[in-house]
Parts: sequence; C-alpha cells; structure tokens
Amino acid sequence: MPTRLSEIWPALERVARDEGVLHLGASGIEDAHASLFAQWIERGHHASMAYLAKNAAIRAHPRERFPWARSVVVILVPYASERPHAPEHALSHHVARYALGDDYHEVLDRILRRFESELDGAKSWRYVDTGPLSDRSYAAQAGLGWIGKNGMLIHEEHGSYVFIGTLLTSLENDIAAATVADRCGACTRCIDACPTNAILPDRTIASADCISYATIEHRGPLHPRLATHLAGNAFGCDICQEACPWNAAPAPTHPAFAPRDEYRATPVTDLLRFTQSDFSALFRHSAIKRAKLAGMLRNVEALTEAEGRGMLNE
Ligand code: B12
Repeated sequence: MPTRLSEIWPALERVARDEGVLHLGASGIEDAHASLFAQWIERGHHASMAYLAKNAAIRAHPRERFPWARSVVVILVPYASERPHAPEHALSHHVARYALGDDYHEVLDRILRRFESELDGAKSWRYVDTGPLSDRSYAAQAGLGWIGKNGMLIHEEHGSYVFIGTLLTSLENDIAAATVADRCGACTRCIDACPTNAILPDRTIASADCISYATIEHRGPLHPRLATHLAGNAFGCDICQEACPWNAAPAPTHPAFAPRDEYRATPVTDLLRFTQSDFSALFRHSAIKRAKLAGMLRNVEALTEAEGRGMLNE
C-alpha cells in the first residue's frame, strides 16, 4: 500500500485529465485559517445555516474527526462562465451560473470516486460542499489560488468560476504547493458592486445580507431590504464575481455544467404556475432543487414585484 501521495500522483493526474479537472493540488490536513471561521460563526454571519456552527470544532482539529487523515487532494472544475443567449425573461438570465447545468455535488462526487479508485487501499473520505471543512482553505493551501476580497478562491489564470472538490486521504502529503500571491491589490470592484453590502473587510460574507444566501438558503419571507434588491436574481448571485477582473479569461465549461436548454426556453415567470411535479421535472439533477418550490416562488414573486421598478432584467 502507498504511504505518500507522490507514489500515486501520476495516476491522479491521469484521472484529472480524463475527467475534465482543471487543476489538481494537495494540502496537509490542518486548516491554517480555522480561527477566522470560528470568529465568523461567533459573529453570527452564518445566519440560519445552523449546521455550519457545528463545524467550528472539526475545522480547528480535523484529525479529531478523521484521525487517519494526513492529506487533502483538491480539484478545481470549471462551470459556465457565460450565460447562454436567450430571450429577456428566460430563467437562464435569473439563475447563478453555477446552477445552469447539472448538480455539482453529484458530478464532483462521481469524479472524486474515480480518484478514490487510484488510492490502492489507502483510507479516504470525499466531499463536495457538504463536509464540515473549508473547501476554499484547502484549495488555497494547495496553491490553486488565493482568497479574494469577495471571499472566492481565485485561480490566477482562470478566475473564480470553479467548483472545489476535496478528498481526504491517509497518505502523507509530499506534493509541493505553488506559492500564490494575493492579487487583489487595491481593487475593490466586488465590494463596490454588491448591491446589499454583504462583503466584509476580512474577506468573508455576512450571509444575512447576501443575495445568494437569501435566494437559496433562507426559508420564510425575504427581508424587505433584500426582496427589493435582488438585482434580477431568482437563484444565487454572481455580482461579486462578474465585477472581478480575474474572471476575464475563464476556462471552457466542463460538459456536465453546460447551461441547460430548458432554462433558456422557460420564462422565469412560468415558475409562478409551477406544481411540485413541474418543479421536480425541470430541476432534476440540478442544484436549484435546494431552494425548493416554495423558495423559488417567493424569489420570482419578489422579482415580479420589483419589475414595476424595472429590476427584473437588470
Ligand atoms: C456556506 C456556503 C455559502 C454561504 C456563505 C458564503 C461564504 N462566503 O461564507 C452562501 C449561501 C452565501 C454561499 C454563497 C456562494 N457560494 Co458557497 N459555500 C458555502 C460552503 C458550504 C461553506 C463556506 C463557509 O464555511 N463559509 C464561511 C467562511 C468564513 O469560510 P470559507 O468561505 O471556507 O473561507 C475560509 C477561507 O477563505 C480561509 N481563508 C481566508 N483567507 C485565507 C488566506 C489563505 C492564505 C488561506 C490558505 C485561507 C484563507 O478562511 C476562511 C475560514 O476558514 C462552501 C463549501 C465548503 N464546505 O467549504 C461553499 C462554497 C464556498 N460556495 C461556492 C459557491 C460557488 C458559491 C456562490 C458563488 C454561489 C452563487 N453564485 O450564488 C456564492 C458566492 C458568495 C461569496 N462571495 O462567497 C463554492 C466556491 C468556489 C470558489 N471558487 O471559491 C464552494 C467552495 C462550494 C464548492 N465546493 O465549490 N455559499
């Protein structure tokens, strides 16, 4: 059985190429910025995402939860960076880019399984988004980018329209990570662009003020402050990424995340007449399911109310 990552690295690089992974890297198991997360939770910036509060102890001491873990293999997979051409009111104009194709949880999980099959008996635990650890911290520690002022992991060449997948392994990390400089400089375009001032000075996000949180995670009525400032978003938000100059040369979209034709053909206001079965059919294997039918109805209603003020197509 291998003991170090370098012993199987060529095999992992081959899988990465076969599976359309943009960048591959590795980090040790400790998260050097776990204290920033604890502070974020203490200040209540996770809003109603209670599951995150439970993660603080694991982030600080990952080996208490995963005693065998010694390294984290990190992958970046590119999603759609452009919206497809479509009529003004098409759903595809009102959904964040990351959700225009297949559900990334399913796609990255399938890719990480392929990586697992190369571990030759070493222990592993794969997760995409759903785990108790910071995907961005490990991607940054693996030298795949820096944490931008908008909180995003930004790859120097390909920007931030990338998903992060992580695989914990019992192998020693002997893969050198590139040193990545913080390239944000004096730029504040993301902070200036956010219509709800959700970006905090320490490069984290106040979830309660974030359009992405409001339209995806928040249950119940939208706070009036957000309902009137959705800026055309019915699910998620890309404003702080659209403003980022590092997104000028994105990578080609992984085929699984190509924007679905149905979203170009469906007017966003059609959702107001949707039954549960219409919703389940249109958003099968899509991350949009997360908002549930009630959430999408609430969001589209807020957009139509704002339309009177000319905001639906902003
Ligand atoms: C909760 C969550 C949200 C919340 C809160 C967002 C936030 N910024 O905290 C909401 C619902 C608002 C959200 C929105 C979005 N999300 Co989200 N989300 C998550 C989730 C599940 C946890 C994030 C978290 O813990 N946040 C709390 C903060 C404090 O922690 P953190 O973001 O991990 O940041 C750490 C690092 O930045 C590190 N750090 C800071 N400085 C430095 C410096 C160095 C040198 C290093 C090494 C580390 C480091 O310290 C921080 C604390 O540990 C992750 C998946 C995961 N398990 O990691 C996805 C994740 C962050 N989301 C993702 C995406 C795509 C989005 C959206 C773009 C979706 C959309 N279009 O609407 C937006 C972007 C909003 C934004 N600007 O962040 C991707 C981001 C990919 C990337 N390139 O960065 C992730 C990683 C999912 C994935 N596996 O691909 N999300």
